[in-house]
Amino acid sequence: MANDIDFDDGGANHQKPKGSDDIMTTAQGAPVADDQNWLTAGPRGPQLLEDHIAREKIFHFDHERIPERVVHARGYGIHGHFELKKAIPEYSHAAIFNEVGVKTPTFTRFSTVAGNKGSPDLARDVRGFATKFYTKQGNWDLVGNNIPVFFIQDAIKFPDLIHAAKPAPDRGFPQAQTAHDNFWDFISLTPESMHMVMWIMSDRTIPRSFRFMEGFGVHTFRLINKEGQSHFVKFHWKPHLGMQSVIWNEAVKVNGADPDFHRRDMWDSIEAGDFPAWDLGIQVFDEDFAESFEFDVLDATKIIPEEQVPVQIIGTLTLDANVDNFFAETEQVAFCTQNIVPGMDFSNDPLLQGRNFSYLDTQLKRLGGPNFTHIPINAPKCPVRHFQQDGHMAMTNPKGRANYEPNSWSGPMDDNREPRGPRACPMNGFTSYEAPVEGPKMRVRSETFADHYSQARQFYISQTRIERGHMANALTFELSKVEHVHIRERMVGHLRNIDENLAKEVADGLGMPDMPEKMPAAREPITDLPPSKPLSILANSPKTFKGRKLGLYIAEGADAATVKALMEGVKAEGGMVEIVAPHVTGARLSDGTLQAAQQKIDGGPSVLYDAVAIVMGEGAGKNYADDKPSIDFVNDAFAHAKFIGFSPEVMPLLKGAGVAEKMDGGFVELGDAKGFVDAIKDLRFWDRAAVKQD
Ligand code: HDE
Repeated sequence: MANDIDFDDGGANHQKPKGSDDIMTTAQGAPVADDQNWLTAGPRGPQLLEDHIAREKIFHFDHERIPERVVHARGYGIHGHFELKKAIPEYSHAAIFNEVGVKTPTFTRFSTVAGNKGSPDLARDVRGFATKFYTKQGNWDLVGNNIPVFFIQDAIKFPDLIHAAKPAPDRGFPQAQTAHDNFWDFISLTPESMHMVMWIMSDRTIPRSFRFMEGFGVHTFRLINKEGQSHFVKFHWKPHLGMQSVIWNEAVKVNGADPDFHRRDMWDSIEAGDFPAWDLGIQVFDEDFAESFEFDVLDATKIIPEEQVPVQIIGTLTLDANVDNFFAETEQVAFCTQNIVPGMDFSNDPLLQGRNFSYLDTQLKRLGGPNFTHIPINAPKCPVRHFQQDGHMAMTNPKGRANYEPNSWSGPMDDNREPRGPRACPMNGFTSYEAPVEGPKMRVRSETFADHYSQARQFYISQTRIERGHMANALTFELSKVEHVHIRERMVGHLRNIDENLAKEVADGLGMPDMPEKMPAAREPITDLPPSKPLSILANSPKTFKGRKLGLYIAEGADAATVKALMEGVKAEGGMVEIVAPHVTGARLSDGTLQAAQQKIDGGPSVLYDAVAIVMGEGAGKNYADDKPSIDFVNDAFAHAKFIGFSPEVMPLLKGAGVAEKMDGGFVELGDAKGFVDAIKDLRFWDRAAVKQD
């Protein structure tokens, strides 16, 4: 009878034998017999409110969401460890900086800043690089970015900056991009942002993956040694795989082809056991250097060039485990700049001090109460003892009677039966560096923060010609999306204070009839700062394919020996190969074997790969000569200056794509694959990229 039919009876859970450990339960632990059919009055009657199982399921679902982070909403977290290679007792007495070889557990979250949780990974944006070190002396959070400077000098401007960058409040767009009026209006009225503007318009904001980015603590912090002496410090992360970025046109297409490109890249490499690593570097300097340096070390819009204060490598961060649960770990992790340990301290950087307030405050709202330190991902891995108590979701509650201090339990007046609870420890506990402080209260910006253009220029002239071209293109693109002409003009007026050639190139790109006036400078820029090589990505290109991915497009009859040689050759270099084929099942090779594929051609466009190779049998080479996805595969690889390996049978396709007459040194005939595997260590064939000469 129809009435007796259970429409969704497939779950094996209904039938599980007693005692099985995968029996479904309610949140209260009671076994559930059926969670697919709501209790009703008769098979077609109304649902009964009585159904506590259904109501509990729906109730919990209704409350699954927590507020997303107000900035850095889209992120990706990975577990790892930090190993100290060089002790620095002369600078800091923190245990983490003194115990060589000890592995401190870590959790790192990479993020974009402006986009919401569901925005694409390859937005042009700063990347967050936040690491929580679970040290023996408590959690230390290094909450940094992949860019060493920031837009603003004082935290009080942060809400304005973020409002301007995020979607406009009336229309609710654009999402995850700065190419709009509000952003450039704010920026062009905020000259202190000009150095950062150079960085965000460079390739640093479209990284190839999180694994190929540097990281920076940005602010000047203090290290404190056993004698109580202070040194200033800036923190750096240097990726073992070197730096690499994509091209803007590629980024736009990656966002369509795989909006999760960065998180998938990280997940895949960790699952493959290819663990990314970064060296932790420090730039240490004293008050004398700070006094003599051209800029104020408390100004977060300035770097200290590595030529002036070299970066000393002291340890290595290795990321080696994906999360078990994205929400529990990546979403609930709470980083905070004020989480430091004995042996460190803050500086008076007005951006840092504002952050110290903001992070704790925002987490109270986001995580729903003050006990978010009890959530496993946030809980220290060392003993935690204090008299803080109660509140929402308190998990780790102290035992005993004493919950205040001073108390005399366990002391002379006590009969010794009550534990007295923890006591502060002046010997080993955190003490603030006794920096002298005086001065009238005032709302001013220090005169020493007034130079806004000199380091912007230094960054620009430190780039290779290709990179400078990318910057001019990026500025032109972004400002072309700005509707108000006066905003465009104001920006070009700023660029004139940085570099006249750059300003001209952008003005031409925008089709401006006349060059706008220079913007007045609060302080005349220093124009002869020397270029600094570490600021460029391409000048430091690592010459290796390690950690990179080859897209190998194969079709029927592809020469089996070539395919095998390519796969082995790339693997030997530490790279990965993803097979793309007309069908996801794969393609039959010349020796009759079926080579499985990971991607069907239109799901595996060449923008997903660092280099491509195409191997087909003669018939297939002709068949796919006018196939649109195959042509796009070739054309994009060509346009993005990628190396293209090919077997001779593929010539009809190269002709069909219109690149046969333009073949250059970036096209490599595969043969035994050795020449190709060697060539792709250069990562891109930049000679192909058309960039204006300066
Ligand atoms: Fe943040 N920032 N920030 N920020 N920031 C947040 O904290 C803030 C700044 C950075 O993966 C928020 O928990 C202010 C600089 C990262 O969970 C919030 C100012 C740098 C992350 C906040 C800054 C950063 C955040 C939002 C100006 C690089 C993501 C959610 C003074 C050194 C951490 C949260 C994660 C997140 C405030 C500027 C890095 C609102 C007020 C400079 C990597 O508290």
